Amino acid sequence: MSSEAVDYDAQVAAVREAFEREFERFARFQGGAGTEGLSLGEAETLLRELGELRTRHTAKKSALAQLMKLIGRVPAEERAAFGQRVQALNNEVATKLDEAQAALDNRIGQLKVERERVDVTLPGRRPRRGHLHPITLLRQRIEDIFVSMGYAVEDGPEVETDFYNFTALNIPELHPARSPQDTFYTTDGLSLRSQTSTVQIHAMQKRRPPLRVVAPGRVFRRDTPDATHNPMFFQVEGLLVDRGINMGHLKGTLSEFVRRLFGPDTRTRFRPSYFPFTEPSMEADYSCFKCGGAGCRLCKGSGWIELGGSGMVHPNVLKAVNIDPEEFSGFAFGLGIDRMCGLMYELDDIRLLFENDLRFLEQF
Ligand code: FA5
Repeated sequence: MSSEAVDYDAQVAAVREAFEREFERFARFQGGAGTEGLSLGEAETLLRELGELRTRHTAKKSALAQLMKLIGRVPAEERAAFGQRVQALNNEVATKLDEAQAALDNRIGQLKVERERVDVTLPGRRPRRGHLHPITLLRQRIEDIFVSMGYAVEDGPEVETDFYNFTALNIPELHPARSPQDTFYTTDGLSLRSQTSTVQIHAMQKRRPPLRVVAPGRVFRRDTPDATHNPMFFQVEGLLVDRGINMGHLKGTLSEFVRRLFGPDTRTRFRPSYFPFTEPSMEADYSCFKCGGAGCRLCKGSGWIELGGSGMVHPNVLKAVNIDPEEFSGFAFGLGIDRMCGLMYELDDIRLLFENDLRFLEQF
């Protein structure tokens, strides 16, 4: 093919024209101007499209790259001039692309800085402060009362062996007293404690008499949830062991406790009951704090509200921890904090206490 047959200039012009046609929409960004009105999203889209345009027009298989390759094959007398023109076009394309890209990069950077700008002179936002849960509030009031009467606050494990939850409390295996306190068992002989009475045993093993402790904590039972039952709830246990302790001490202690919690006019009454770990056993009631004993909706018209179980520590329990029942005697009681809390705040349903509904919890 002779050199006259090929119009090299026309080839360069065609490649330039094709590039410029596509580049036209970016031309306004050359020299850094033209990006003022662009949003961050628009600028980012344009930048991506510009990148695609660059690939189309400068990558290995582009028309421009073909021209570069052609330089070596052009007749010697035309090579220099053709080479210069192709090189010039190559430079021109690169410069235009670089300038538009710089302008867009610049705009994107600016918008990002603006978006992330922090006005340090703005007034701060106050973090929302929480407060204690109503059960915790009541538990602390109960602890305070007993601490002021010389009791220590004792803690005990929530996962227990059969010995602490039942056997040491005078509830042998297969004894029917296990069923109202049925709990959740693991496969390796452990269970979740179904009453805080377990801490009586730990406390006596640890402290030895004379001792006075209260043990508030979480307990678990296989109870179906309803307005007065939860499978997980809180109790507070009380235990006093010393020489010469009798039922008068127990009655006096619980009477003083309800007077301090509900007011000086609160009265108590004791009904015979049964617990395997106390003998004799009693249910303690107190006069309704709402109606003073006249009868109302809260106390279901009776004038009395149940406080919890109590009694004199059974000699078998003392023997289980090697305390001589001939020398020492004691009393114990166990109160349900959730039900007490429900009554004090006149809740229709104690399940509300564990729903974690802020509209409810913020009222305390
Ligand atoms: C006991 O658990 C005995 N350990 C109490 C005791 C201690 C007696 C020391 C003698 C000496 P009882 O099973 O009755 O007793 O439970 C005590 C209190 O726990 C009840 O009065 C009630 O307020 C609360 N309670 C029981 N079951 C539930 C439940 N499912 N949900 C919420 N509260 C409960």
